[in-house]
Amino acid sequence: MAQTETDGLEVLETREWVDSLDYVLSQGGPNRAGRLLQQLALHARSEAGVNLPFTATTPYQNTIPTRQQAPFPGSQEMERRIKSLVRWNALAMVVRANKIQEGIGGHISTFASAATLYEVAFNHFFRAQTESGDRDVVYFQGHAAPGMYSRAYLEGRISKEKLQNFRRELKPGGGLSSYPHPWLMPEFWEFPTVSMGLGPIQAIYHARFIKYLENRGLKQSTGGKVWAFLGDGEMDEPESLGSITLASREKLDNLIFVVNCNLQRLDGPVRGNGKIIQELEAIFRGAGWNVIKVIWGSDWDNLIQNDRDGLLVRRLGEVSDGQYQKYFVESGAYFRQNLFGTDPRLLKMVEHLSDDQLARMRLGGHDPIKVHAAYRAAFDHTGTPTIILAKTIKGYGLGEAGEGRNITHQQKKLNEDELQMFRSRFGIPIPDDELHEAPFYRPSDDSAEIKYMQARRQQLGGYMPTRKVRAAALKSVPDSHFDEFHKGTEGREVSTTMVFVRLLAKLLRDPELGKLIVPIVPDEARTFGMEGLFRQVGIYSSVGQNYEPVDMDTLLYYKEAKNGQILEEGITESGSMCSFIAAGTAYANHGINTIPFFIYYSMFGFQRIGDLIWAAADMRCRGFLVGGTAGRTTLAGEGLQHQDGHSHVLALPVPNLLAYDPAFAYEIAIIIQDGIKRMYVDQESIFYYLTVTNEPLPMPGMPAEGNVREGVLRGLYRFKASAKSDSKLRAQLLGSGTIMYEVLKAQQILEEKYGVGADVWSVTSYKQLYRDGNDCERWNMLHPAESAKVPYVTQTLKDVPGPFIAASDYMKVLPESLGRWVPGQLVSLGTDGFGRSENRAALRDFFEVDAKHIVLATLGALARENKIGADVVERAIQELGINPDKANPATS
Ligand SMILES: Cc1ncc(C[n+]2csc(CCOP(=O)(O)OP(=O)(O)O)c2C)c(N)n1
Ligand SMILES: [Mg+2]
Repeated sequence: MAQTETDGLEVLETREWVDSLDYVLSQGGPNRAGRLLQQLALHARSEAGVNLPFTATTPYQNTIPTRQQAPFPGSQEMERRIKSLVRWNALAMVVRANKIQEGIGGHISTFASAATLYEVAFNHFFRAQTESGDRDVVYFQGHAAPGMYSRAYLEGRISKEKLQNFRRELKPGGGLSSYPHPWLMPEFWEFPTVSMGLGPIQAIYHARFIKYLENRGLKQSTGGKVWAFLGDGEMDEPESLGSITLASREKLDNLIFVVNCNLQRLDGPVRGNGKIIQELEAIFRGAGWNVIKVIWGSDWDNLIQNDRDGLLVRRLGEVSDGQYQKYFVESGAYFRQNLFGTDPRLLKMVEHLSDDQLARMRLGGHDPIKVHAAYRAAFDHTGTPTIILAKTIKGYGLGEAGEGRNITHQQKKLNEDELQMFRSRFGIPIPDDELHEAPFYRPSDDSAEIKYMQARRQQLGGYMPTRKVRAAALKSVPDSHFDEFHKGTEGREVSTTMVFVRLLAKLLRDPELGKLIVPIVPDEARTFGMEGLFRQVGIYSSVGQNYEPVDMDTLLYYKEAKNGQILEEGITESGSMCSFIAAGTAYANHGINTIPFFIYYSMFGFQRIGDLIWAAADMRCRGFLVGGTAGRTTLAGEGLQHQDGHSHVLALPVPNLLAYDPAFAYEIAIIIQDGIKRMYVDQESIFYYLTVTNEPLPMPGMPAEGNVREGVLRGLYRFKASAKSDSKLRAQLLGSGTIMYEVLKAQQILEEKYGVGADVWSVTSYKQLYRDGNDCERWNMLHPAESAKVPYVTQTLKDVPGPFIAASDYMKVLPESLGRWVPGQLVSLGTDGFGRSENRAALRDFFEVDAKHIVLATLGALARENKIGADVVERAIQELGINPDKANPATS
């Protein structure tokens, strides 16, 4: 049979089947049609071995057919005018900022492509407050910030001056931060999203945390949604995709991702040779999400409806994203020729359209009707999270100045012609002679546009974004839970991790505080001896426990429960950190003072998820990060990739983070008690990092003398004065964490063998001391004529005889950072270098932080001060059994 004849027959046959299906659809509805198709597929497979090719994607067309679109509820014309105003001012603020200050930057094209996606949501979906008290939570795409500012300006929430000072935050009167930063704009932004990938993963865990609050009875279930607006390029970040199965597993139907598929990232196309929408569809469908593609605008409805044989949709599916991008910048003639020209039947389909009409065919993401229908469907969908993949053009409306061009992401300057074009296209009433300044434009309060947008927001409960602290402060933190730790263990050996876990268990039992505690572990609870909590408070599971746990007959069985309190996240520090952030910001986001304790392998904290910790800081997140199995030489055996001797250095940069390396039980109790007070009673925007270790040691009682509490919190206090304070030779030993016990041993050796009377000081926080020292020094620099402030470390040590020898399980740079404020010679011992698999004694010898090296360092310092001879030191090296020719651990 000739080729065309077969083709003809096939076409006929196909049409008959399609007609039959249409009949079933009209009679039995989509569900019946779905079942029939499934039966047909099964039949084909079982009877004839027909293997349908696996496909995770659907054809390249809108998921919601035109006839199933929800009707658009507003005034399209009015909303188009408002959107144009938002577009103009968003563009003007970037253009003006760069006119006034060359190189100040900003982004026009991201929002330009997303304006419809946002405006439809602002006018019809984002609920700032519902009658039941719930609200929607929105993660705005960071680079789209100008659009949000522009809208807030039209709403009358941001002044023209502020808009003028976009990216000029230090101008008198203040400006607007480049991107969403709650630290800098605490009444506006809620989520810093501009470090790409952090938004999507946080949105997932936030949506999950809301369900957790609901299931635990801390929050009423009232249907608030979490929306995350994302870039298609952003989806390449591992964080964007890494936790999507959690969302489907947990049936997070309160979560909606909106991906602005403008097909471009910064340098060029996201998938020049592929199709990002199809790729993401496959990934998210495979992960069990509800995927809604919004590809074609209403202009395409007729063409697609008349495409009975699927020719057009197949052709649309063949074209690569790179080629689509080319269509955006080319003429209608090129579009006709290149896309439709491959088949005369396709050309026929569009023969009634002029080139101009063809070029103007709108994409789905720019069509409010399509976008609204997708949001409505996502909003009403139950059982799984939804992702909306909306196709748009980057730099939409910029024309020659950037629409669809590879340079568009960086475009921030428009010449007069380009401004004129944009102004006319969107109908902004600014005369030509004023255009060169790119002036802002806001119609009066009683204009139809402003009234309309205000009414919409009023209807939806208020303005967004708005950040506010919704929780009242806690009244107090009861002393009773902490007292036992001040006493010490009378020789019984316990690790600081055990101390922490015991304290946590006590706090969990508190009638008020207990329910607010959120313990978070990334699959390490047993490592930290926390399994007792499994039974005590249960592990959170949205479905309870539908199996008989293998250890059911043991006391501490693996208990999962719907109202379980522990977030057992599995092996994901990023996910756990997102839960920490959700819990630590609930005081603002949900008006609930949840207090997160995230305990993890200290090595896998700052260096693995430092960017999330930075975001937490920006968000004014509260809570306790607890670095377990801490210390380069305290974690025995595990070696180079586990032994952490630098997380306290990595904690230095985070401005509102307090970092402590406690040695004793009472120090931990003091720090945590004060931390809860400062964060939840005084409502300070700070959070904590605490290292705890797994070396069992006898915990001493809190010294009765001196202001120990203040010292613990400020970072330094005298723990044990020398019994030989009248010795001729004196020194001061500074210890932290478990290395404190080596320091105490050194104190004894120095006294007994070398006649050196050394006091022992506990340094709980080098970071606190460093901060304070800098603060004083800075003040002194700025106030030269006033009496100088004295750093706490100097005040505390000023009357004691040096030298000062500091030892910790962390890098030497920590004590050295205090060098200029320590009143005397400072020698720093620490654990610079790669760890090793070994026992503690060998590790401490290797890193030169054991008692004998502390003794040696002390004697060396005394010799440098000519208080003893070099020969004494040399002899000591032999007596102590130190190999002077060993390799330097810092670089070996
Ligand atoms: C983690 C991270 N890496 C790099 C950047 C720099 N950056 C800012 S925008 C951008 C391109 C964004 O593309 P896309 O996600 O597609 O967003 P669009 O602007 O196209 O909507 C890049 C690389 C960033 N902000 N964060
Ligand atoms: Mg993009």
